[in-house]
Amino acid sequence: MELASLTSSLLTSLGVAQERFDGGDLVVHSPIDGSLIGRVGAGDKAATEAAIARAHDAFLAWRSVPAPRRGELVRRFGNLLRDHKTDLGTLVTIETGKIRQEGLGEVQEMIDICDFACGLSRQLYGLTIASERPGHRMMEQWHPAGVVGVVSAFNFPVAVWAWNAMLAWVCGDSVVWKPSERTPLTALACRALFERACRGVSEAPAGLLEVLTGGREHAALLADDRRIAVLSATGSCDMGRALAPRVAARLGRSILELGGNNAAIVCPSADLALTERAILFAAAGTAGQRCTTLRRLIVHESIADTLLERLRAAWRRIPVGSPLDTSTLVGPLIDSGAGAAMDAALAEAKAAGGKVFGGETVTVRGCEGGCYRRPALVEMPAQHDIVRRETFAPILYAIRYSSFEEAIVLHNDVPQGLASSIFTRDLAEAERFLSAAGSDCGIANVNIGPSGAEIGGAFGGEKDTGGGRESGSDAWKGYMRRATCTINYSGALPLAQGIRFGL
Ligand code: UN1
Repeated sequence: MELASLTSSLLTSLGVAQERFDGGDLVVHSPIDGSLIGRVGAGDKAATEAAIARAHDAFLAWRSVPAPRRGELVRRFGNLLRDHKTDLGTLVTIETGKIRQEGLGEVQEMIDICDFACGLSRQLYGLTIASERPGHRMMEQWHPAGVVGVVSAFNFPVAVWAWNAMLAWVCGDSVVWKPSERTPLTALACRALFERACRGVSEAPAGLLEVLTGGREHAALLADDRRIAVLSATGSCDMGRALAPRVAARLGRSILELGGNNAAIVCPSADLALTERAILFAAAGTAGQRCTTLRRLIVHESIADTLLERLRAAWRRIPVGSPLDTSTLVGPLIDSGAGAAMDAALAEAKAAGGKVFGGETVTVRGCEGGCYRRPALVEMPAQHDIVRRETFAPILYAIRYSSFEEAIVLHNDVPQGLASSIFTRDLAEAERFLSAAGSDCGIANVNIGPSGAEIGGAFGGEKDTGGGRESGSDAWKGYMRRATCTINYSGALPLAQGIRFGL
C-alpha cells in the first residue's frame, strides 16, 4: 500500500478527521521514501494566543479536581493507547522512519508513563516539618503550576510529550504542545485519543490539551508568554539556547532536555559478547537519532583491536532498509539535511586522522526518496572537535585509553552531559564510574548502553544538556509549585529566630 493511503487509514482509525490532515499549509513527508503523507493546518500568532487562553481557562478548573480523578483521565488515555498500540506505533514508524519494534516501543513508553502517572496521582506527597516555635506546625504542599508548554522533537514524537503531559495532567496543569513540524500527524492522533479519553471524565475541561502545529515561531510564543508556567523543551542545544533566554527574560521556569554526546567506557574485564550487543543497539538503533545514542567508545588499548574487529564485522551485517520491513535494524535518517550533516562529520573526522568504516549511502529499492546511510564506525587518534560535537546520525567514534583516570577525563571532556555507560566486571571500576568523581552525566549505566532508559527514573542531563529532568522519580515536582505553610495553633505569637518585636 502507498504510504499516503496507509497513513490516512491509520489516522482515521485513530479518530483524526480527514480535514485535519488533508488540505493545510504544512506538508508532511515520510522519511521512508520522501512521499507526501499529510497536509496540516499551521496556526498563526492569534491562534496560538487563543490556544494558550483556552489552556489557561482549563487549568483554572482542572487544578481543583482531586488528583486521583485527574489520574483516572490518564488511566483512560493509557488504556486507549493499549487498544491502539499497533496503529499508533505504525504511524510513528511512517512519520519518523524508526523501525516497527522501536515504533511500538515508543507507544509502550507512553503506556508506561500513563501507569506511572496514574499511581502518582495518589502520591503527590508533601512533607511535614518540625517547627522551632511551640504550638506551630509546618508543612509543604504541592499545587498545580499552571499551563505547561511542551516542545518536542521529531525523534521521539509522542513518548517524550507523554512524559511531560501525563505528569502535568495528574499534577493539575493543562498542556499546550508544540510538536516538531516534521511529526504533526502523530500529535494529531494523540489529541484524538485524548479527546476520547476525556469523554469519560465529566470534570475534564476543554483546553486541557492544545496542539500547535506549525513552525518554531510557536515555540517562541510559548517561551515569551507569562501564562506558560513551565516550558519543557526537548531537542537540540541550539533550540535550548534560543528558547531558554526568552523564558529566563520573564523569570519563567523551563525544563530543558537537550543534546547528548554519550559514551561507553569498555574496560579490560568487560564481557565482550554482551558489550558488542549493547553497543550495536545503542549506536545504530534509531539510526543514531536518539538523544541517548551511543556516540563515543572509550576502549582500553588491550582489548581495542579485538572489540573493534568484532564491531566492524557486526556493522557489515546491519540490515539497512525500509523500517516497515521487519528484518531491518536501521531505517532512514529524518531528511537529506541529516544525511549531509553525517557526510560532513565523516569528512571532518577523516581530515583529523580518523579511520572511517561504513557510513556509505544505501539505496533502498522502492524507497529512493529516503535518506539511508550505513552506520559508521570511526577510529580516532584523539578526541578531536568533531567528536565533541553531537551529529544526529549513526556515527560511533572510538578512542583508545590506557589508564582508568584517562578514560574518565576523556569521558567528561565534552560539552554535553546526558547519558553514559561503562562495561566492566571490576566492581571498583564500576563504582568509581558512578561516584561523584566519575561520570558527570544525568544517566550513568553499568553493563548496559546509554540509551533505552525506563520511564521510572528521572531523565535528563547536565551541562549543555540543559539540567532538566522529566519522566520518573520526583520529576513531577517540576510541574507543580511548592507552598511552605506554617500554622499557629498556640494562641501566642512567638517569632522565629527568637526575635522580640512589639510595643
Ligand atoms: C530522546 O531521544 O529524546 O532513553 C529520548 C531512551 C528513550 C528516550 C530517548 N527512552 O533512549
